[in-house]
Amino acid sequence: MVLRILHTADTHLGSGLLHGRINPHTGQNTRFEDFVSTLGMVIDRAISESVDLVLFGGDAFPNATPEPAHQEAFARQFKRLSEAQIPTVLLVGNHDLYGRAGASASLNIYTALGVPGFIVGDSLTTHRIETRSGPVQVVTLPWVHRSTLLTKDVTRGMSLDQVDELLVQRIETALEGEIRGLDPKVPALLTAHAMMDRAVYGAERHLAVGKGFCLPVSLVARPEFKYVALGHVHRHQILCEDPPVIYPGSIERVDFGEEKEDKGFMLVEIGEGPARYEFIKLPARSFRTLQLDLAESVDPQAALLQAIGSIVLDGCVVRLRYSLHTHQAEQINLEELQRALAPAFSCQIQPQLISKLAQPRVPGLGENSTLNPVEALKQYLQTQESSEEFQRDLITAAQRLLEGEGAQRSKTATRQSTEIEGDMSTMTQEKLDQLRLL
Ligand SMILES: [Mn+2]
Repeated sequence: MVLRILHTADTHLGSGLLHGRINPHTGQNTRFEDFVSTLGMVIDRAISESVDLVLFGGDAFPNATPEPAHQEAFARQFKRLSEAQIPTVLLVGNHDLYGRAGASASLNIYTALGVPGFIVGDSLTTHRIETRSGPVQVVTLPWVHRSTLLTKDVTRGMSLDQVDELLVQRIETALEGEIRGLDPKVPALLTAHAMMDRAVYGAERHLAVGKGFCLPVSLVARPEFKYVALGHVHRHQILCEDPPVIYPGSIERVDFGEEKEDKGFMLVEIGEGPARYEFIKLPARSFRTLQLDLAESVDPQAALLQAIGSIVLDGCVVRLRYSLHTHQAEQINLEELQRALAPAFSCQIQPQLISKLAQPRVPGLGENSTLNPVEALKQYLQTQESSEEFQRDLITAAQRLLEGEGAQRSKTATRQSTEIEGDMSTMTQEKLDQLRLL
């Protein structure tokens, strides 16, 4: 018997909208339409391949209260799996959780509606699923937040490190219980939404700071599982080959942090021997950054136009960044640049004045700044275009880092806060860019 599975994750419907515009024909954001169309291709493939099971590794939307249109688009696509009688496991990711421990998730609507063949993985448990090719056991491990333990007496007075350690132990014990309860005659899979300690990540690394903890790969790479289907990190990667422990990655690029990453999903075959798997690339929309240093340029406008002309822009999300001296600024004709960039799907023009680069980029953020790191971060964010919600999240995360999330200030928290102070005073262009990418 061979069991065929499609594994996808991190659909993030509703993310990255600032790179799109309203489509006058549909009233929807064009980037949202990209995400829906790419998700449609994933579902098409599941149906055309007639897979036995679909595993969705979590993070359906950017948050737990998605816009009705985003919720509807997700439902319309996944409903096709139910109609095709393909059992589907929807795992709950951090972005799907409303509030903290024990709260509901946007995906729970599917449990409430009793959609045939749909299982929502909102707790660590084992589901036995009957597929066309026979039975399979799927252990679901949704996103676990530290707060599940922080409210308990047992963590009173513990440092964040100790809480994390205890959380990993608890998960290990609970997972061990699930593993012992498995039927050895039926193939078993694990699907988990988590940051694994061997993952290489882009933008998520910063999101992770102060927001969660890592699980060791060894905890999930157990011989009892034929395949471990992960979600959370947007960059596709294989953390272990036997058994396969795999992040399929997001289906579309959420921001420029994912510019160089391939996007896709996994097709998996579970038979006698080791699982076979293949990464299927998706034609996700391309992101292109054009970066020019024009300080020495006699004709910066010509240099920019030449650079724009040298790459294929058609249909790409483009970012044009250039540095130049103040006196060169009047040589730049923005309208002409915009015309040259017109074939792009969308574009951002980001000039940087060199005379300013040498100085603190934000008033009061120099090396001798007396601001505390949170105030410094607030000042910095005021100069940014990121959403208020994101800014609030970032400030909360920073405060939690510095204050130690209700527990005593741990060694780690102190070390991290020192790093932040260091970062703030010697903030490089690269770091600023990373912050902007979040
Ligand atoms: Mn996630």
